[in-house]
Amino acid sequence: MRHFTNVRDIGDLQAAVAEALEIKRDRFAHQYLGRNKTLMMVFFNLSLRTRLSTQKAGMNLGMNVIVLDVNQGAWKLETERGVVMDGDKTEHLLEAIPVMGCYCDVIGVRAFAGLTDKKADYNEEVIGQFIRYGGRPVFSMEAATRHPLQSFADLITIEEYKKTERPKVVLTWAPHPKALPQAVPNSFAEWMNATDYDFVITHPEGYELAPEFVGNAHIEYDQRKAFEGADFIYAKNWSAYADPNYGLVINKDRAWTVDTEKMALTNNARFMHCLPVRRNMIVTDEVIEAPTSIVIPEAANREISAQVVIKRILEGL
Ligand code: AN0
Ligand code: CP
Repeated sequence: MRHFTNVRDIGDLQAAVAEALEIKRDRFAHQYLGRNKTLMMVFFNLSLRTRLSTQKAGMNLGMNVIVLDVNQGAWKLETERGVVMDGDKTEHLLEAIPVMGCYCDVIGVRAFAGLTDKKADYNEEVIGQFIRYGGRPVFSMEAATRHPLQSFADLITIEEYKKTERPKVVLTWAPHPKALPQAVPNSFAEWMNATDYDFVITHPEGYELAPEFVGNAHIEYDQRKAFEGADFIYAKNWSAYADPNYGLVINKDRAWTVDTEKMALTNNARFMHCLPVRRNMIVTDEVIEAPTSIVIPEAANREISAQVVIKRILEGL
């Protein structure tokens, strides 16, 4: 594998899950692959899970790991070409990226959507520049429109917990006070559409995701109806995609919070969320603390999904 930014880069999903479960049984079996190799993780945004799990995955593979928080300790970076740099930005991404590439063998990048310029976000301009100018394999640690390491961990988790061959998986929008990107739901939909699960998306009117991510998913505007018979409830907030409201919070309706009464409509569904989660906005304390909540094993699988991806990149070096 050269770069990892979306579901297509991983190829056959059954093979990828099988490889993940094998790594889970012995995560130190491939230490020789990363010997004298350096992973650089570049963060334009905050993180807890991605930072820790990806560093751990690199260390499991025997790599040295450098973490750069661009907004803390590095020069302020200009990302747009053609700008007269007479403001507060000291360095351009076009120099910074190839310089970073000089000091490592693999680059992981986290660069969220700005949510003001839909075209720039959906063109994946920041991670795209890392791929073009880094001279190294690049993997996404959540880019503007996708979070594939999360979706891969979600898939592994569903495969571990499913009780039927073709579970009903429901992605539900839930309220949040601040505008969040569409990357997690886009990516989750992209990965679920690549399986043969019964996949349903439910959200209030106005929160439609980009058609290329929705694909053949069934859209149900009635959240309660969507929950009926579900095996997995995957909650997430996102801001509006559709114009003229791109990137805006158009509704914070707490009638959409996932609670025990709605969970009772499901087939004793497992509750999932990528975390961080705002309790009693997205989900009630009762639901996230219930034995059916699998948010912690889901987060634990982030180490495994990252390890499969970095392992495959190292194998291709
Ligand atoms: C981010 C998002 O919604 O994309 C990261 C989730 C993994 N969430 C927040 O910023 C709260
Ligand atoms: N789920 C996830 O990516 O979490 P962080 O934002 O904490 O990395």
